[in-house]
Amino acid sequence: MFKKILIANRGEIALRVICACKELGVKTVAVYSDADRNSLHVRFADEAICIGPPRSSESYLNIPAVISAAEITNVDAIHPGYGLLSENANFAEVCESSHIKFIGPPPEVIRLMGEKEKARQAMKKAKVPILPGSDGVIATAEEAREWATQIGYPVIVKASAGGGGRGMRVIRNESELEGSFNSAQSEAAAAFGNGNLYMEKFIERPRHIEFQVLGDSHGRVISLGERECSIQRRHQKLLEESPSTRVTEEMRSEIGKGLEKSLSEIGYVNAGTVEFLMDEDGSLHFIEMNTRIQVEHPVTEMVTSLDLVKSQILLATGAKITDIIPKIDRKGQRGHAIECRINAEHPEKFTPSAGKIKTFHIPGGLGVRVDTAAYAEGVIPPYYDSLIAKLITFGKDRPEAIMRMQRALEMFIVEGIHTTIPLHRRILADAEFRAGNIDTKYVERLLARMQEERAEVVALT
Ligand code: MV4
Repeated sequence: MFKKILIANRGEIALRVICACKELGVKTVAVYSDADRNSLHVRFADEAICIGPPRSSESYLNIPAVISAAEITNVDAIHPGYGLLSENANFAEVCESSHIKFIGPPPEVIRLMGEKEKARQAMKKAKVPILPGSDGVIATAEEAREWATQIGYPVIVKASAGGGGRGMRVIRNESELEGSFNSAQSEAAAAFGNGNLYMEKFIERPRHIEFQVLGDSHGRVISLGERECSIQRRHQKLLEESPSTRVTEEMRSEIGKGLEKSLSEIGYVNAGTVEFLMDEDGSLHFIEMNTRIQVEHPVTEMVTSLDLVKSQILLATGAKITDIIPKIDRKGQRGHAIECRINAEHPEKFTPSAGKIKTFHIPGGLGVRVDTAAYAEGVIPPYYDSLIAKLITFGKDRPEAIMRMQRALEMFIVEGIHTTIPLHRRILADAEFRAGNIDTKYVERLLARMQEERAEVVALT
């Protein structure tokens, strides 16, 4: 086992990694920016080193500063958390060449999955279902026209180096093709220094469903079932749950087996998430893979009773999957879990709301978990993402998890800044959500309905 791990992150995920290290008896080193001097990750780590000014580009993303901190403190390994340097293949390479274990997949696997078109072809080869689309990158608008005719409109072009929605264009007919192709190409070149594009059939109202996997360094990969992540706005997830109300045991097993085979062939090691879109017919199609631990990993932890962050650390030491999960069971998930992301932002305008928290009361009790680094009188700096807490509930079934989430949301008090708590209360009370009728356009529809309701109240008064 490692003696000491540096955590190259901040906020709730840095605390989450510290929790796992404490349980494993591993010492921890926090790194922090000038804006995070009074953060809890600094307080709870065994050692802490300031690595620069508030802006991430000058601190948490500064590879030489992070590596220097690791060398000064003589750590064996670095946990990158999510975001920041977590999917940076160059960083993973620098760690290895400095004889520091990077807690994540090998650099070449990060690089492969970072090229979405290559990841797509790798999955196709391993018989994981993908959407109809181009084979390889498309060089010219003329070539794009031929593919679109073959696939059938509407289609979508995506940046091979993209993800999270940047460098994408929906093309509904041939007249839009040339303009959209060229603008996506220049946007991708400007954003990623790489204008490579590929094309897929466009799904109008997909559900976003992702599978959690773990791989060991002995060639074994296991699937831990799915998370339903359709409740999002502008590519920011708001609420996630496991299992999905639309994934059957048969689909879970079929996709799971496919992923276990394909990812072990690829040499996937450590935790990863495979993203799928579910079409209107209920079929799942691979879209991309994330080579990190995700924000929403707790919902999988609750239904599998596994500690995914501890598993990441164990796998990085060379442990076998069978050491972590002695009795592998294809139906290893039980109950239902929901996560609400509590963001420091206006619940409807989604504008950031940094500042000082005046009151902070966390709910608790049976089936309630809160992952947070926020506290009363603490300051939310404006430089980083707006997540301040994750509220997770668990129940024997979805209705019980929903009921617990409702009472926990009622008992969660944050004063001094705006948060997404009121929006979550609205979602949990919504008949469509309760019926499981959700897709990636759900939040947009809900906000429109809320506007209408308010207009009616104004008309009555
Ligand atoms: C799509 C799609 C429809 N059809 N691909 C958006 C981010 C990127 N990760 C993939 N995305 C999408 N790809 C095809 N072929 C719709 C989206 C999409 C989306 C996907 C998942 C979650 C939220 C989304 C919001 C808008 C669009």
